[in-house]
Amino acid sequence: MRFLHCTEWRIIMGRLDGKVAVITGGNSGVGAATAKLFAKEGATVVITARREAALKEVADEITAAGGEVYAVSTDISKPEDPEALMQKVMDKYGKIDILVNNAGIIRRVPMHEMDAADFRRVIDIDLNAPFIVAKAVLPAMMEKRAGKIINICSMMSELGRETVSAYAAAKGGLKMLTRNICSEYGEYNIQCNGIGPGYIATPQTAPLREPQADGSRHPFDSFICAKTPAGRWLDPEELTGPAVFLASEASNAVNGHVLYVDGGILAYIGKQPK
Ligand code: GCO
Repeated sequence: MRFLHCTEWRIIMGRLDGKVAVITGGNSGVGAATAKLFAKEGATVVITARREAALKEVADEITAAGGEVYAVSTDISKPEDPEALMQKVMDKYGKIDILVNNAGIIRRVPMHEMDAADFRRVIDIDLNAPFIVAKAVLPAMMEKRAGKIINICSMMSELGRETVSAYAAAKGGLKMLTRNICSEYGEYNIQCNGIGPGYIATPQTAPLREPQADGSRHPFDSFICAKTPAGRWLDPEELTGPAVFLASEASNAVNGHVLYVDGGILAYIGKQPK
């Protein structure tokens, strides 16, 4: 490990120096934070999303800070798009070292009112797409006998709650896809791990934090702070240290694991009501 350069953000360590990392959903929240830190750590980052405008903003920020970035607008739920994307990355850089399956959506609807089409759409983006994208990168990683796949799981890989049936089903599935990729490709020196974010202040959770019409806190906001030993929502940046660890050689013997970055939620029975 060595100190490489000092950006206006902070001193970085070059822990991903020379690596090529593909991050799906790199346009906001967890994906954007991960892309920025990976670039600071020396990786060339390929960020994908459907909407070009937001993707460009993140790419410009990375470039302005001296990072190497390639932004590709693509629909990862269609098998032909990830295949074309991986071909572009292989043509441009000749390898893919790291994949972060981060893109995801959520629909918050009571299950008995949810359309089957909406359920399918969530499964498509949150579970089928990670399979499709991982399938597209695996051959290059197998050939090189090295690779890191990080699947962004959730508290809902372990827990349920009202209104998130499709999301919980997908994220529970993604945890098992993580273990299966580990089982099936560990012999190729491919490590597949998950990160299970707790409640993170991102656009996805913004509706759960919005103050009420009378100015009081959203009940879910107070609920989550009481359920989290840390007593607060987490920042997307707080996931990036664990992501760098799972993307770097420091984690070569860690495989099939989901690292929960939840401020302690899964360890905690919750605060006794006053
Ligand atoms: C919800 C939240 C969560 C988070 C996160 C938790 O409605 O409960 O949106 O599902 O998005 O994934 O880990």
